[in-house]
Amino acid sequence: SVIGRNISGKLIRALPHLEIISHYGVGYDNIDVPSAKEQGVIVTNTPGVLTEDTADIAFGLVLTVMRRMVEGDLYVRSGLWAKKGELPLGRCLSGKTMGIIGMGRIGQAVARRATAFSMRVIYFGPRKKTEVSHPYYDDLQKMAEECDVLVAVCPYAPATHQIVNAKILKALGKKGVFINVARGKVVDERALIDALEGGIIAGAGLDVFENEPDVPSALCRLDNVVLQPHQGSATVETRAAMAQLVVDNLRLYFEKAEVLTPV
Ligand code: 8YV
Repeated sequence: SVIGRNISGKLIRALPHLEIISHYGVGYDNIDVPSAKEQGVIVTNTPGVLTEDTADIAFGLVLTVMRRMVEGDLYVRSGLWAKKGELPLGRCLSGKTMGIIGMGRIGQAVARRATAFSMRVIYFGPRKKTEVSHPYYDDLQKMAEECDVLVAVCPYAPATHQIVNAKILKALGKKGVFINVARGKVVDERALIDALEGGIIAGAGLDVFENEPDVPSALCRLDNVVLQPHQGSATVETRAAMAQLVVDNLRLYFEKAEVLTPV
Protein backbone atom coordinates (compact mmCIF):
# COMPACT_ATOMS: atom_id res chain seq x y z
CA SER A 1 0.00 0.00 0.00
CA VAL A 2 1.16 3.53 -0.82
CA ILE A 3 0.17 6.56 1.21
CA GLY A 4 -0.11 9.79 -0.71
CA ARG A 5 -2.20 11.43 -3.38
CA ASN A 6 -0.07 11.55 -6.49
CA ILE A 7 0.29 8.14 -8.16
CA SER A 8 2.66 8.99 -10.99
CA GLY A 9 3.80 6.81 -13.88
CA LYS A 10 7.26 6.81 -12.29
CA LEU A 11 5.86 5.42 -9.05
CA ILE A 12 3.80 2.79 -10.91
CA ARG A 13 6.86 1.65 -12.91
CA ALA A 14 8.90 1.48 -9.71
CA LEU A 15 6.47 -1.13 -8.31
CA PRO A 16 6.89 -4.16 -10.60
CA HIS A 17 4.55 -6.34 -8.53
CA LEU A 18 1.75 -3.78 -8.45
CA GLU A 19 -1.54 -5.29 -9.71
CA ILE A 20 -4.30 -2.94 -8.62
CA ILE A 21 -4.80 0.65 -7.47
CA SER A 22 -8.07 0.84 -5.52
CA HIS A 23 -8.63 4.57 -5.24
CA TYR A 24 -10.65 6.18 -2.43
CA GLY A 25 -12.49 8.84 -4.42
CA VAL A 26 -14.41 9.22 -7.66
CA GLY A 27 -12.00 11.68 -9.32
CA TYR A 28 -8.75 9.99 -10.30
CA ASP A 29 -6.82 12.87 -11.85
CA ASN A 30 -4.07 12.15 -9.30
CA ILE A 31 -3.40 8.75 -10.90
CA ASP A 32 -1.50 8.26 -14.14
CA VAL A 33 -4.08 5.85 -15.59
CA PRO A 34 -2.43 5.43 -19.03
CA SER A 35 0.82 4.34 -17.30
CA ALA A 36 -1.14 1.97 -15.07
CA LYS A 37 -2.83 0.42 -18.13
CA GLU A 38 0.54 0.12 -19.89
CA GLN A 39 1.86 -1.83 -16.89
CA GLY A 40 -1.27 -4.00 -16.74
CA VAL A 41 -2.30 -2.40 -13.44
CA ILE A 42 -6.04 -2.19 -12.76
CA VAL A 43 -7.42 1.09 -11.41
CA THR A 44 -10.74 1.37 -9.57
CA ASN A 45 -12.54 4.38 -8.04
CA THR A 46 -15.63 5.00 -5.90
CA PRO A 47 -18.43 6.33 -8.15
CA GLY A 48 -22.07 6.45 -7.11
CA VAL A 49 -21.69 6.36 -3.34
CA LEU A 50 -20.71 10.04 -3.01
CA THR A 51 -23.08 11.53 -5.59
CA GLU A 52 -25.74 12.92 -3.27
CA ASP A 53 -23.30 14.30 -0.68
CA THR A 54 -21.24 16.13 -3.27
CA ALA A 55 -24.40 17.59 -4.80
CA ASP A 56 -25.46 18.70 -1.30
CA ILE A 57 -22.21 20.59 -0.81
CA ALA A 58 -22.59 22.24 -4.22
CA PHE A 59 -26.12 23.29 -3.43
CA GLY A 60 -25.20 24.35 0.10
CA LEU A 61 -22.64 26.67 -1.46
CA VAL A 62 -25.25 28.09 -3.85
CA LEU A 63 -27.53 28.86 -0.89
CA THR A 64 -24.86 30.23 1.43
CA VAL A 65 -23.38 32.52 -1.23
CA MET A 66 -26.67 33.79 -2.65
CA ARG A 67 -28.39 34.24 0.72
CA ARG A 68 -25.19 35.54 2.41
CA MET A 69 -25.54 32.97 5.19
CA VAL A 70 -21.89 32.88 6.27
CA GLU A 71 -21.74 36.66 6.36
CA GLY A 72 -25.06 36.60 8.23
CA ASP A 73 -23.70 34.19 10.82
CA LEU A 74 -20.67 36.42 11.43
CA TYR A 75 -22.94 39.45 11.53
CA VAL A 76 -24.89 37.99 14.43
CA ARG A 77 -21.89 36.59 16.31
CA SER A 78 -19.85 39.78 16.07
CA GLY A 79 -22.68 41.97 17.33
CA LEU A 80 -22.80 43.93 14.04
CA TRP A 81 -26.53 43.29 13.70
CA ALA A 82 -27.21 45.34 16.83
CA LYS A 83 -24.67 48.01 15.82
CA LYS A 84 -25.33 48.41 12.10
CA GLY A 85 -28.85 47.09 11.50
CA GLU A 86 -29.84 44.93 8.58
CA LEU A 87 -27.36 42.87 6.58
CA PRO A 88 -27.22 43.92 2.90
CA LEU A 89 -29.75 41.94 0.85
CA GLY A 90 -28.96 38.60 -0.78
CA ARG A 91 -30.21 37.18 -4.07
CA CYS A 92 -33.23 35.00 -4.81
CA LEU A 93 -32.65 31.47 -6.18
CA SER A 94 -36.05 30.72 -7.68
CA GLY A 95 -36.45 31.73 -11.29
CA LYS A 96 -32.67 31.92 -11.81
CA THR A 97 -30.74 29.85 -14.33
CA MET A 98 -28.09 27.39 -13.21
CA GLY A 99 -25.46 26.30 -15.76
CA ILE A 100 -23.82 23.00 -14.90
CA ILE A 101 -20.40 22.09 -16.30
CA GLY A 102 -20.38 18.28 -16.37
CA MET A 103 -23.80 16.60 -16.38
CA GLY A 104 -22.63 13.24 -15.02
CA ARG A 105 -23.99 11.56 -11.91
CA ILE A 106 -23.15 14.46 -9.60
CA GLY A 107 -24.20 17.09 -12.13
CA GLN A 108 -27.59 15.42 -12.48
CA ALA A 109 -27.97 15.30 -8.68
CA VAL A 110 -27.21 19.05 -8.54
CA ALA A 111 -29.78 19.61 -11.31
CA ARG A 112 -32.45 17.76 -9.29
CA ARG A 113 -31.81 20.08 -6.34
CA ALA A 114 -31.90 23.17 -8.56
CA THR A 115 -35.20 22.06 -10.09
CA ALA A 116 -36.66 21.56 -6.60
CA PHE A 117 -35.65 25.17 -5.84
CA SER A 118 -37.51 26.36 -8.99
CA MET A 119 -34.34 27.17 -10.90
CA ARG A 120 -33.94 26.60 -14.63
CA VAL A 121 -31.09 24.23 -15.49
CA ILE A 122 -28.83 24.24 -18.56
CA TYR A 123 -25.61 22.31 -19.03
CA PHE A 124 -22.30 22.10 -20.85
CA GLY A 125 -20.17 19.03 -21.44
CA PRO A 126 -18.38 17.09 -24.16
CA ARG A 127 -21.69 15.73 -25.49
CA LYS A 128 -25.44 16.01 -25.16
CA LYS A 129 -26.86 13.36 -22.83
CA THR A 130 -29.93 11.58 -24.16
CA GLU A 131 -31.17 10.88 -20.62
CA VAL A 132 -31.08 14.61 -19.69
CA SER A 133 -33.89 16.91 -20.84
CA HIS A 134 -32.30 20.22 -19.78
CA PRO A 135 -30.97 22.38 -22.64
CA TYR A 136 -27.45 21.45 -23.74
CA TYR A 137 -24.74 23.92 -24.76
CA ASP A 138 -21.63 22.88 -26.64
CA ASP A 139 -20.16 26.35 -26.07
CA LEU A 140 -19.26 27.19 -22.46
CA GLN A 141 -19.08 30.93 -23.07
CA LYS A 142 -22.59 30.98 -24.53
CA MET A 143 -23.86 29.01 -21.53
CA ALA A 144 -22.08 31.35 -19.08
CA GLU A 145 -23.78 34.33 -20.75
CA GLU A 146 -27.14 32.64 -20.12
CA CYS A 147 -26.74 31.68 -16.48
CA ASP A 148 -26.87 33.31 -13.05
CA VAL A 149 -25.08 30.47 -11.27
CA LEU A 150 -22.30 28.48 -12.92
CA VAL A 151 -21.46 25.18 -11.20
CA ALA A 152 -18.35 23.12 -12.04
CA VAL A 153 -18.86 19.38 -11.36
CA CYS A 154 -16.77 17.92 -14.19
CA PRO A 155 -13.77 15.59 -13.92
CA TYR A 156 -10.37 17.27 -14.09
CA ALA A 157 -8.55 16.28 -17.31
CA PRO A 158 -6.49 18.10 -19.97
CA ALA A 159 -9.77 19.10 -21.67
CA THR A 160 -11.08 20.77 -18.50
CA HIS A 161 -7.82 22.41 -17.35
CA GLN A 162 -8.78 26.02 -16.46
CA ILE A 163 -11.90 25.64 -18.59
CA VAL A 164 -13.35 28.47 -16.49
CA ASN A 165 -11.09 31.37 -17.41
CA ALA A 166 -11.31 35.18 -17.42
CA LYS A 167 -13.49 35.14 -20.55
CA ILE A 168 -16.00 32.72 -19.05
CA LEU A 169 -16.16 34.68 -15.78
CA LYS A 170 -16.78 37.89 -17.72
CA ALA A 171 -19.57 36.12 -19.60
CA LEU A 172 -21.08 34.98 -16.27
CA GLY A 173 -21.30 38.63 -15.38
CA LYS A 174 -21.48 40.95 -12.41
CA LYS A 175 -24.57 39.32 -10.89
CA GLY A 176 -23.22 35.83 -11.52
CA VAL A 177 -22.06 33.29 -8.94
CA PHE A 178 -19.44 30.59 -9.56
CA ILE A 179 -19.50 27.31 -7.61
CA ASN A 180 -16.70 24.72 -7.78
CA VAL A 181 -16.95 21.21 -6.32
CA ALA A 182 -14.87 19.61 -9.09
CA ARG A 183 -11.14 20.30 -8.87
CA GLY A 184 -9.31 23.57 -8.27
CA LYS A 185 -7.60 23.46 -11.62
CA VAL A 186 -10.82 23.53 -13.66
CA VAL A 187 -10.74 27.27 -12.98
CA ASP A 188 -7.95 29.78 -13.51
CA GLU A 189 -7.69 30.68 -9.81
CA ARG A 190 -5.86 33.96 -10.48
CA ALA A 191 -8.54 35.05 -12.96
CA LEU A 192 -11.21 34.06 -10.42
CA ILE A 193 -9.62 36.21 -7.70
CA ASP A 194 -9.38 39.14 -10.15
CA ALA A 195 -13.04 38.66 -11.14
CA LEU A 196 -14.17 38.57 -7.51
CA GLU A 197 -12.04 41.54 -6.48
CA GLY A 198 -13.02 43.57 -9.53
CA GLY A 199 -16.78 42.93 -9.37
CA ILE A 200 -16.66 41.06 -12.70
CA ILE A 201 -18.76 38.37 -10.94
CA ALA A 202 -20.83 38.67 -7.76
CA GLY A 203 -19.52 35.80 -5.68
CA ALA A 204 -18.18 32.26 -5.45
CA GLY A 205 -18.57 29.11 -3.42
CA LEU A 206 -15.46 26.94 -3.49
CA ASP A 207 -14.90 23.46 -2.10
CA VAL A 208 -11.73 22.80 -4.09
CA PHE A 209 -8.54 24.75 -4.80
CA GLU A 210 -5.50 24.61 -7.02
CA ASN A 211 -3.00 23.78 -4.25
CA GLU A 212 -4.95 22.18 -1.42
CA PRO A 213 -4.74 22.66 1.48
CA ASP A 214 -3.16 26.04 0.67
CA VAL A 215 -5.80 28.59 -0.21
CA PRO A 216 -4.73 31.98 -1.59
CA SER A 217 -5.02 34.63 1.14
CA ALA A 218 -6.72 36.90 -1.42
CA LEU A 219 -9.68 34.48 -1.45
CA CYS A 220 -9.80 34.41 2.35
CA ARG A 221 -10.04 38.20 2.46
CA LEU A 222 -13.15 38.36 0.25
CA ASP A 223 -16.55 38.40 1.90
CA ASN A 224 -18.41 37.48 -1.33
CA VAL A 225 -16.94 33.97 -1.23
CA VAL A 226 -17.73 30.92 0.87
CA LEU A 227 -14.85 28.48 1.28
CA GLN A 228 -14.91 24.81 2.28
CA PRO A 229 -11.97 22.44 2.93
CA HIS A 230 -12.85 19.87 0.18
CA GLN A 231 -15.95 18.50 1.87
CA GLY A 232 -17.83 17.00 -1.10
CA SER A 233 -17.84 13.42 0.19
CA ALA A 234 -17.09 14.23 3.83
CA THR A 235 -19.87 12.56 5.79
CA VAL A 236 -19.57 9.58 8.11
CA GLU A 237 -21.97 7.52 5.97
CA THR A 238 -20.41 8.29 2.61
CA ARG A 239 -16.80 7.91 3.71
CA ALA A 240 -17.74 4.48 5.13
CA ALA A 241 -19.41 3.52 1.82
CA MET A 242 -16.34 4.72 -0.13
CA ALA A 243 -14.00 2.73 2.12
CA GLN A 244 -16.22 -0.35 1.72
CA LEU A 245 -16.08 -0.02 -2.07
CA VAL A 246 -12.28 0.30 -1.95
CA VAL A 247 -12.11 -2.94 0.06
CA ASP A 248 -14.77 -4.72 -2.04
CA ASN A 249 -12.82 -3.98 -5.22
CA LEU A 250 -9.64 -5.39 -3.66
CA ARG A 251 -11.37 -8.45 -2.27
CA LEU A 252 -13.09 -9.29 -5.56
CA TYR A 253 -9.87 -8.75 -7.45
CA PHE A 254 -7.82 -11.07 -5.25
CA GLU A 255 -10.58 -13.69 -4.99
CA LYS A 256 -11.97 -13.74 -8.54
CA ALA A 257 -9.75 -11.45 -10.64
CA GLU A 258 -12.73 -9.12 -11.13
CA VAL A 259 -13.53 -5.60 -9.92
CA LEU A 260 -16.74 -3.68 -9.31
CA THR A 261 -15.87 -0.17 -10.45
CA PRO A 262 -12.98 -0.07 -12.90
CA VAL A 263 -11.74 3.24 -14.28
C1 8YV B 1 -11.80 12.91 -2.21
C2 8YV B 1 -13.16 13.64 -4.10
O1 8YV B 1 -11.31 11.99 -3.11
O2 8YV B 1 -14.01 11.56 -4.71
C3 8YV B 1 -13.44 12.56 -5.07
O3 8YV B 1 -13.10 12.76 -6.24
O4 8YV B 1 -12.89 14.74 -4.46
C4 8YV B 1 -13.19 13.35 -2.67
O5 8YV B 1 -14.14 12.44 -2.36
C5 8YV B 1 -11.83 12.38 -0.84
O6 8YV B 1 -11.62 13.49 -0.05
C6 8YV B 1 -10.83 11.32 -0.53
O7 8YV B 1 -9.52 11.80 -0.67
